[in-house]
Amino acid sequence: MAAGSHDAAADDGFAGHAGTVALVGRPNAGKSTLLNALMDDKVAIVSAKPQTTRNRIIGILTEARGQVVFFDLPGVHRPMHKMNSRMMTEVQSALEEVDLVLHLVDASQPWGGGEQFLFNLLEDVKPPVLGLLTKIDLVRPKQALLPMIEAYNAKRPGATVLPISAPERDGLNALCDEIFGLLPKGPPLYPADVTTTQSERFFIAELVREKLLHRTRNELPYTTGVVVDHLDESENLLRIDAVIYVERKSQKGIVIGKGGSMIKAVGQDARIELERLLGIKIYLELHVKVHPRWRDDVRVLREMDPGAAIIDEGIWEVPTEEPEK
Ligand SMILES: Nc1nc2c(ncn2[C@@H]2O[C@H](COP(=O)(O)OP(=O)(O)OP(=O)(O)O)[C@@H](O)[C@H]2O)c(=O)[nH]1
Ligand SMILES: [Mg+2]
Repeated sequence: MAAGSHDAAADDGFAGHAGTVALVGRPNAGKSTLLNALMDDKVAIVSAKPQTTRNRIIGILTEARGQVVFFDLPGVHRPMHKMNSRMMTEVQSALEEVDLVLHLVDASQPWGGGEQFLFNLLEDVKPPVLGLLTKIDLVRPKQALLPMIEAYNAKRPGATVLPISAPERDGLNALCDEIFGLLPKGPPLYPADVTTTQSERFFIAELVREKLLHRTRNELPYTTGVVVDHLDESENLLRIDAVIYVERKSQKGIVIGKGGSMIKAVGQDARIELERLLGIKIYLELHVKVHPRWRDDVRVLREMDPGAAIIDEGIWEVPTEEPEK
């Protein structure tokens, strides 16, 4: 420490900034895509269907100027199942514990009541909230962004709003500068070589689910869940047994496909990407199980995410009868 310095960082002995940042937004706002772009690595799965992310996904970015621990979160929606209630509990608890919130709003879509709900929710949070207009590559003409920034500021006066496009990396440097600037000074929270805290088992299950979402188009978005039953690593082969849960027999038929074609294609997609990401040869076996209420079955939900908090009640209460839209 420099003698006589009044700089807080020097007093603490840490020049860098470090802290936690929550990515919050409606389903499909582009949170997971942004996380992967910021990390320059695949940490979270992405799909064109809403409610893809179901758990808190952690991405840890370490640079010379400090460390950001990102929490990619489920999109904020009205929960109709225990699983969804649990997803929203994850959002709520993140909002209470992080140092900074990134509020992602899809600039390519009109803002509806769900967006307003989110603005209201963010009114009372303690950490600073940075507004992000996402998917600006889809906005034409570019001048259309100005009224959106104004509309955002009308709802949250004085807020900083940054327009970004994750696939085009547009605005990401400015965003990173802003994030590091807003985080407290302090030591890194994790060793520099750690990029995520999710287990290999969880990541494999997520990747299988991503491939399933991609292949099954609009048929099954909410009704499938994946659990990795067995992982067995020998010298140069990782053997994986995974179970795909569906709610009805007809859905099992869709997942298996004609003559087993769908499950074979999903397995192949997942195997190829896992081999690339994990750098090991993979033997992947997929099974399909029908469980009519798996989204309300605490045992299954625990298998899917053993580290998650217990299901909460409160503002995210699950209606007993109403079917999900
Ligand atoms: N053109 C364009 N598409 C994007 C952008 N960001 C995300 N997308 C697409 O939007 C869809 C949703 O992206 P996700 O990253 O899965 O969205 P999310 O907010 O994590 O969604 P949930 O996990 O369901 O809450 C995917 O099809 C992405 O490819 C963007 O900046 N530009
Ligand atoms: Mg997501």
